[in-house]
Amino acid sequence: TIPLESRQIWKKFSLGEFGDKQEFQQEFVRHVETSLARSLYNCDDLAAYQAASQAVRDRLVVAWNRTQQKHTLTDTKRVYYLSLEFLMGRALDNAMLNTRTKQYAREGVKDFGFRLEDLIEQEPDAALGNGGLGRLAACFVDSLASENYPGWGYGLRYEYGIFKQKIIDGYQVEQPDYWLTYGSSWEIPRNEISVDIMFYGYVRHYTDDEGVHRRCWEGGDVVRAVASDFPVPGYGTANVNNLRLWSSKPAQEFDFAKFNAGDYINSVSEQQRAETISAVLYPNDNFDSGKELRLKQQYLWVAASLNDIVRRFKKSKRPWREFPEQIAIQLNDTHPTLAIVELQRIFVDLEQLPWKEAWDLVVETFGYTNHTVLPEALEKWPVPMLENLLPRHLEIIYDINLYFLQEVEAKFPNDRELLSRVSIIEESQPQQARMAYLAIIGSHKVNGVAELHSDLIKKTIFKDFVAVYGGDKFINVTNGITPRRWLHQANPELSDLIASKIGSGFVKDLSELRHLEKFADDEDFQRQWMLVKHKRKEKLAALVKSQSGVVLNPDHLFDIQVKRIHEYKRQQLNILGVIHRYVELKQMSPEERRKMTPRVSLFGGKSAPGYYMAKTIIKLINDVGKVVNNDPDMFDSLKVVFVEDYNVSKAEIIIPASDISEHISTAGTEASGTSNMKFVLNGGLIIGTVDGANVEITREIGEDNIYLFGHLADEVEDIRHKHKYGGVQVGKKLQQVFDFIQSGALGDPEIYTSLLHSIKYGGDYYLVSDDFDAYLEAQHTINHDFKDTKEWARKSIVSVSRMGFFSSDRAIRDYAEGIWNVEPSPVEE
Ligand code: NBG
Repeated sequence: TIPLESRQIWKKFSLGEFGDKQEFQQEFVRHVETSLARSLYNCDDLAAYQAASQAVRDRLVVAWNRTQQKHTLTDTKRVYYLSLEFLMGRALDNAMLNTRTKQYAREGVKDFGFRLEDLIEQEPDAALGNGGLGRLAACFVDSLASENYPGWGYGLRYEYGIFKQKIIDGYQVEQPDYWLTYGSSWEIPRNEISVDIMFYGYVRHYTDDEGVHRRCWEGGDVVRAVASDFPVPGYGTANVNNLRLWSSKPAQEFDFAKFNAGDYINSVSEQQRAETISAVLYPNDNFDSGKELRLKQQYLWVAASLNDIVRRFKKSKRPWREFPEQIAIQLNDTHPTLAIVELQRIFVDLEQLPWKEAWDLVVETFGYTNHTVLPEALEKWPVPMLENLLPRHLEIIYDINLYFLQEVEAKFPNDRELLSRVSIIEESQPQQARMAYLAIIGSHKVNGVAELHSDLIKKTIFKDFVAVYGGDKFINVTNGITPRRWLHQANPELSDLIASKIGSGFVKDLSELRHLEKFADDEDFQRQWMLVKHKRKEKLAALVKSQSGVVLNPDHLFDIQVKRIHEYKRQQLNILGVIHRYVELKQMSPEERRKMTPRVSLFGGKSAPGYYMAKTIIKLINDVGKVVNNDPDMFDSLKVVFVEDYNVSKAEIIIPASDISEHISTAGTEASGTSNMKFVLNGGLIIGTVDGANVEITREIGEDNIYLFGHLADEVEDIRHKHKYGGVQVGKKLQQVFDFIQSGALGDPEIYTSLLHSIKYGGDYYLVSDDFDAYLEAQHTINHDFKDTKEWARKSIVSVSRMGFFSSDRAIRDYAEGIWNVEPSPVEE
């Protein structure tokens, strides 16, 4: 309907891709001069970063619009990925690589005296997540876009991401991470897109014109959710998807009662409090804290997202029954489970659909991904809290539960035990709503994140539900990682070396790495391969030196464990092993010591602020570092480093530098792990337990290429039982380590008492004592193998060549085919 002439003029001035360096420079200068109101004479690295990123962002916005228009026009099925965490990291490098403009930008800024690498470093991480779960969501939005799926992420726009970690006197100290000091170049504020969200209030019963009894939730406090969009560019495609994050703002409605009573200041400050809802990310990984503010975050985000989704659907004028044909919603863990209840409320209370009809649509729409079996991580909300905050939702939960229990009763008559086991409502004091059960009941598919984990949930926490629904509802989708960020961007040296042999197709189709295997025995290639590794170890050494002053030798074996600090991840096993090695080395003559493989043990990761035991582990690592690094006997044998404030950007430096990385959780506790995939993809080998995705990594790369040790998942329960009733046997080697710590050699041993006691007298829940000797044995083999550089290089190359399966592109295709039933919808370039 728009006249051709208008369209032609528009097209003439519409922004295209950068065709060369000059086009980039033109935009760069324009942004410095106008957006930033600066000039060449006061353009520092930060301003240059901002101008560069805004120049790139402008292109993304145009492509973003085109993508959204196309999807609206063709009215294809869309996927919505609901995640309370998106651990995106930095955006500029990724955006330049995905749009293939990095070369122009590099040359472009060089003419003005800037190094592109320095500008990239100016960007603060968007650290809106805790660990693997949040980073998985970030990899998934990259793959959704790269695979041309019409897929949006929905989350919260926290003003404070995961805290910054300082290490002071060996202890973790948390500092707030206000990442928006200079705004974000990547954010498109959508102030016009807002949804009013209610909390508290009451349920009113009424009879409608047709005489039907209805309920309506009203009279509560209103908070406004306002949208911000972050474009997500695909790699090698014109598709740019959307990540929509909500902020809470005061609603327009003003408390006139207070205002008229003369309490102006208080009525404003009460409104202000609305903003606290989305202010800060809860800093717990794999732990449920059950706080009301967290429940408010969840509901605000879920209600705003569903309002948005339903509004978009209504525009298509389709009948409600087509809702699940047009929309798939994936629940990233149970955090967004209220979406199930909210959609049912929209259908029944607002759109007045019959319950059963509405419920079938709801179940067909949702899929639920479980990310943990740890009991302390499974979300439960106290019923009184729900009743107060979301009274209508609680009623709907009761009804969902009632109909479900009737179904169970019909299938298994007279099994009251079963009914109470599967009920959404746990009969505790106070009663609690078990969110995982609600998520299962309200979804058509439930998936775990690695084969072992998906099997385990069927046998343990969700066993009864397998009996009720049959096995088909429960499937596996093994996690993946995006090869763009975790190989191409983080390790351009390796990416280029690989491309020199097999071309660069693997960045898009990671399975092409298989063509690399034929070069595994090529000695020249092996040398080049190890040279890249050496370079990356130098780069990490430089980071460590600048941060802590500790000097690392890149010829030494780099043994790395970076991840959240958690007892189940067993950093304590690692550091106790390090102490054992130190004691052993101390007892040797200098000649003997020289024959041992020299090692660097590097740790990094955050502890939840309230997790005392994890904080003790951090202190122990730092205290060991202090002693070992200052011991002249160790100069050429051992270094122990704790890298402060581990985050996505540091991961990009650390991961390419490992010879060995540690993935040593107690078997059956780590659902998948994803850094294990990143390390192997970058040519590092793994020491690991038979847990999570380690199992599938082993299957793909071969057991000769991984150092597995320790008890198996199906032995763990028995061993715990034995610990409980027969006590814990601390072996000779571990006892030596305990004695050393207790001698005071690391400082006041009191500090570590609780940690050592939890093993020796506290039931050793994580099986440190049981796996200690096997762990040392595996490390011993590694020390031996590392000496044979050629063989090591061969293993490394073979492993990388077999990692194609672990691309998040594959994972996303699995979701698309097995759960969402959506098709790619590419936009023409
Ligand atoms: C984490 C698991 C990891 C897994 C990621 C992503 C939670 C609740 N779970 O093993 O601990 O890799 O999820 O699936 O954070």
